[in-house]
Amino acid sequence: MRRTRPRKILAASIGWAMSLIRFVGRDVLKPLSVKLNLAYLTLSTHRYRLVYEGSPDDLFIVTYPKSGTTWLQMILYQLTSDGEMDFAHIDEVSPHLEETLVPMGRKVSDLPGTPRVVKSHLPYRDIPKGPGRYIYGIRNGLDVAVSYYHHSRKYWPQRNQRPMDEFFGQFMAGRVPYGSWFEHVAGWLRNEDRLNVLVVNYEELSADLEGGVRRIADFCGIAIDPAEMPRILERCSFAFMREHDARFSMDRRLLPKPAESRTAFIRQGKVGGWRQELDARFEREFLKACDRWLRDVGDDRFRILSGQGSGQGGAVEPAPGPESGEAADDRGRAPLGVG
Ligand code: PPS
Repeated sequence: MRRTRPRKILAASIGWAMSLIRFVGRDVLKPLSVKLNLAYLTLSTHRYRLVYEGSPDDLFIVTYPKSGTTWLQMILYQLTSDGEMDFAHIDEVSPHLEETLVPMGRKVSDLPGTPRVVKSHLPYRDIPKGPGRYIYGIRNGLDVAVSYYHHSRKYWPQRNQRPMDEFFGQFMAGRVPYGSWFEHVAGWLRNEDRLNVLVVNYEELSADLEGGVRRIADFCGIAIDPAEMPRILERCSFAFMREHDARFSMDRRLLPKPAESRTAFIRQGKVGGWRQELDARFEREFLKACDRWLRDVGDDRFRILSGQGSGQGGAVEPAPGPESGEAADDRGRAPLGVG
């Protein structure tokens, strides 16, 4: 009792502030409506976290954008269904918390299925916390940055001409939606023992998809029928997902349409692909920041995140086979606009 009352009072105060913002935004200060809308959504997310009553059946897939979120969504979909792809978009089967549930006021407990699967890019601080399972996906930050760059060119029309070095500077400074990659990853990895968390890395899935799928299934308490494994692996492959790109990309969901329609959402799927686009200057700056932010996350994870792990250097291994105009502000305060 002593713990819930302050939470309720805080949630009610946030609700009151949200009503005020909505009133001011709609009726008084129309020119500021984009900024107020972002403030409204940020507050809604905080409120959602406060009123969330979790269940052990809830399963969150959480990542910093471009770290393999969609891949994890597909793995969970294949593990929890007949895998027949009977959805127009993958977010129908694992909705994006801050783009659908929060703005529509829907609860995780309203979703069908066991487990109920929700996708989110929220930092540890903001994720609704409960007794459910949390899969946190990580990927080498330089590959994340390059993937994010192509995403931004495709989905943020007003900025799509930004050259790579400008985008990279903003990524390093955390001035992209969802803020600093370094803070996001460090925040989750430092707090993983506080929730029921499984950390999965993109590089591991690339090297051994079957092993990764088994680890995820074990964590979720899902028994895999051996006869189903070939189907799961085939449908979670880069080639299959690329072939069904429209069910994963944001193209159909956005207005206006993406500025760059030739880039597929399931784009390249490579480990170490950053080497084709970033030179030693970028790598030096990135490694310096890794040293500052990620030294305490464990050696193996540090190697993966910094791109110094085995299989990540040298030649690029090919795999077998971005957010609306006002997506989020550049300081990453509002969790919007990233798939
Ligand atoms: S988002 O917008 O944040 O949800 O993007 P996200 O899904 O996290 O990341 C997209 C990148 O994941 C790659 N991807 C895959 N790689 C290998 N195999 C499979 N099956 C696969 N599915 C998605 C996708 O190609 C993006 O990476 P890049 O480097 O841009 O190709």
